[in-house]
Amino acid sequence: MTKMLKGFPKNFLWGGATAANQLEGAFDVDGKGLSSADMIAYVPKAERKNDHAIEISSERLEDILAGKVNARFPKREGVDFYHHYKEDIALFAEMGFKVFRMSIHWSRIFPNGYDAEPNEAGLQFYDNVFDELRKYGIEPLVTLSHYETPLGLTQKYNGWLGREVIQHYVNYAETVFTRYKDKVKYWLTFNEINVMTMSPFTGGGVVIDRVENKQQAIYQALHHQFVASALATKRGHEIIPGAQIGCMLARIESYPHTCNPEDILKAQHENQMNLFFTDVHARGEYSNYMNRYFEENNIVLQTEPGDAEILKNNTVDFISFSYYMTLTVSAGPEGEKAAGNLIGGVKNPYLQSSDWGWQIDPIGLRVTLNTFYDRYQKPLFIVENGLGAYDKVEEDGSVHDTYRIDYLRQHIAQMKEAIADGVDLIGYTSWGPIDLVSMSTSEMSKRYGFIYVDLDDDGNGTLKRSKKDSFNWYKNVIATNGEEL
Ligand code: BGP
Repeated sequence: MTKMLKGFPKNFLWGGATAANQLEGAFDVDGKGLSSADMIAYVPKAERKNDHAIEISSERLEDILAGKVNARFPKREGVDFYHHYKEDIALFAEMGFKVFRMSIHWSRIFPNGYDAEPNEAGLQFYDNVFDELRKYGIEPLVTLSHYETPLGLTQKYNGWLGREVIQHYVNYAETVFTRYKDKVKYWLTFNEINVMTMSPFTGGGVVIDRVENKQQAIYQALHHQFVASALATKRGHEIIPGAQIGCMLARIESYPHTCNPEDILKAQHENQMNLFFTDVHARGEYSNYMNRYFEENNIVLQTEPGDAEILKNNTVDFISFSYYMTLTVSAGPEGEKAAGNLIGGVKNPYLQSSDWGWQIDPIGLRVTLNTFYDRYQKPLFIVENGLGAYDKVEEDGSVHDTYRIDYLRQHIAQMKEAIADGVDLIGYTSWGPIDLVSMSTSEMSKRYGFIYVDLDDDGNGTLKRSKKDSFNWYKNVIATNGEEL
């Protein structure tokens, strides 16, 4: 007998997710300043030490600023959404998008981060984008900071390490909340806030070789982001009627390699270290298990009176996260060596991997959704998920991306299962509905889109947009509200 599952809610938010720094291009147009993302140069695969060499040393930063680095900066170029947004949004509308996730590039609004007045041309650009989305009834979901700390804040305060940055961020948030209060209801305060622990420059514009105790600096910068996020949530609720403000985590569920209690304990620890971030955002306080970690790593957070109340009184309305993979961990020696997943771990023999070694785990998404919902009982929003793959363009211009369709189909089927489990899932934005520059590799050839963009890793191409096979497939998924996959 076929199972009849409770389906997706009627008003489910289907769509796609992007980030300004990987999409827009026009990095120095109309008064925009530089941001941390603008400093990441392209390193061809053969010369790369690992696939996510996105940290920046003091020396390299100085060299880039002095123009001594002879390299391309693909995130500065993006896929030129800045000049193609009307055409791109029309294609999203054709797919039936209910929601479009994007970020505001902070340095378009405050070029240095600490400027006294916002840049009107930057504000106008996002007005135009939101109006275009509204024209088609597409709800914007806006990330305030998607790895886009203004470089001025790095130069002045070493990024989020400086407590002053809280006020600059809140000022920026207030500026855009006030300006777009009639156009944007859904907001995210920080993209993948936990990435700070892996990549402080990406996550918070922090040049980590300038500090002695790295772990101390990372959690201090994070404390500032937590306080800033809570203050922005507070101001957003005050300024925008009916605002829905969420946090965003790169969720990586850890599985134990075996049923050895040592492995179970290790997996539990890894899960706590990952869920710590949503614990602070959703429960409004630091969880007890972090005390031991702080003690063992000589971490003493500098806080101010009132911080605890700010966190406690301004928790998020919903929890959002990216989901690309799970991690398998072992307490034994094999747990030490990386097996090709993004952040190491033991290879899970039950799973296949993408061309970049990310292990594909649709059932893990159901597990993830249940873990979150059991823990917080808050609405959940999957704001990134997808398959980075090499696409082949046929002679007639078509792209038969059945692998992408298979990936998404399997993940969406598990979302449906989770909804039947009782999880309150409100939306799904797959990553990169239009091809854009990869975050971890700065490649164009790692593609996620339903829409192909003619641009290669060296920056050659016409930027012409065309539909892949997955375009019509996703259009039908949305039209049938997830009934036909
Ligand atoms: C997430 C980021 C995105 C993004 C995506 C895919 O971590 O929030 O910005 O790009 O991962 O990663 P990549 O582009 O490295 O394949």
